[in-house]
Amino acid sequence: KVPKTHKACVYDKVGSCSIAIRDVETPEPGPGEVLVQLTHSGVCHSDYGIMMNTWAHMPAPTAEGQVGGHEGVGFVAKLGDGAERSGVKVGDRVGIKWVSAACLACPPCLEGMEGLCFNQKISGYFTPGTFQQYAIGPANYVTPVPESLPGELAAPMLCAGVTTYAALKKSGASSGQWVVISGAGGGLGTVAVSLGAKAMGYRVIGIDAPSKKDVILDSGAEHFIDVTAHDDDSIAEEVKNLTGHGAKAVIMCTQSNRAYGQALGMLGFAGTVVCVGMPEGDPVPIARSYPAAIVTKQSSIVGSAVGNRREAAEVMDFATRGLVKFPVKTVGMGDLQSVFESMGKGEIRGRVVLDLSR
Ligand code: 8ID
Ligand code: ZN
Repeated sequence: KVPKTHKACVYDKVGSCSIAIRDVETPEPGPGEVLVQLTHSGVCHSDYGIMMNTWAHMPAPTAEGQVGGHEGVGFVAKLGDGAERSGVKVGDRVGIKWVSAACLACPPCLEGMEGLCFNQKISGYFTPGTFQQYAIGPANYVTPVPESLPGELAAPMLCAGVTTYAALKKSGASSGQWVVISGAGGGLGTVAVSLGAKAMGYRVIGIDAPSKKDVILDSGAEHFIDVTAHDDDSIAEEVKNLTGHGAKAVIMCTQSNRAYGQALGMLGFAGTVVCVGMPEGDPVPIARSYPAAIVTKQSSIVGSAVGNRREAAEVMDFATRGLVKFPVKTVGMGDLQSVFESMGKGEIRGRVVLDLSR
């Protein structure tokens, strides 16, 4: 009963905030692939970056007519040749992530870093994404999604969840230590606050604009810092006042260049800044600090790009056990353009998820 065509949200003018709803042909799964009937897709700021072409490092703007989206959850509707060898059956609940396909054979894949796969396909950037009712994924790389987790909570785990979980693990913080989430009120931010505080046992400080204060505290942060009430030095002082001698880690969940400039100063001794947000526009140095400050505090700066299959499974498990609580707003496909307009103004609180049946 797979239809010949289905509804998709497409970028009809790459470089500007414009979405068209079109009927597109439903594809046939190729060898080793599955066709997934999607029920929900989260909307990530990375989709906005691709649509607006705001990432200076991107090799090429995406194509006109591209279907975006990379937090897709649904049910397997059809198997391509040989797909059953991966153990996937029609009707299984699965998800599609940012890395929608990884080769599992290149050097980073062999080290369990599929986010860095040399041959990766990116959902919603040249590969048709999840802002549509049907999409293709490899049978051996779709993410199993537990039946008991509602779709609007499962979808954000496929990017915001796996990404912030992997980033928190890279921070080297132990439970009971202070972790700052910069950009704490957005999609990645609220998920990171909740995972950090509830699932991983950190003491969390969230930084963002004052309109996000309640969602940050509701997601599990002990303290909120209003970024608009501070300059670059006083915000670091505020973190030191709250923590005693600085944070063990700062997780950058924002695209703000200014926030990146403030992060190192918030660290205590032997702390780590984990870079996750993708700055928009011209790249700027992330250190206002001198090398000597990095030396004498033994600070680390690390990057974190999405996560691997194991981390995806682990974060799904946390969510299924009720340990990831963040604000979710569900809207219809016709609302995507206005969601992106709000996102461009920094107004999103938590994650917005498309209900793909409407
Ligand atoms: O694998 C990765 N590394 C990865 C995966 C997914 C997303 C990276 N990202 C990147 C996105 O491309 C984006 O750059 O993470 C960033 C955050 O994505 P998001 O959470 O989906 O974006 P959002 O919901 O719009 O939230 C951004 C938050 O930043 C705040 C905003 O108020 C908003 O709550 N913010 C801004 I704008 N300026 C700030 C500042 N100076 C700030 N927060 C603190 N200080
Ligand atoms: Zn994303």
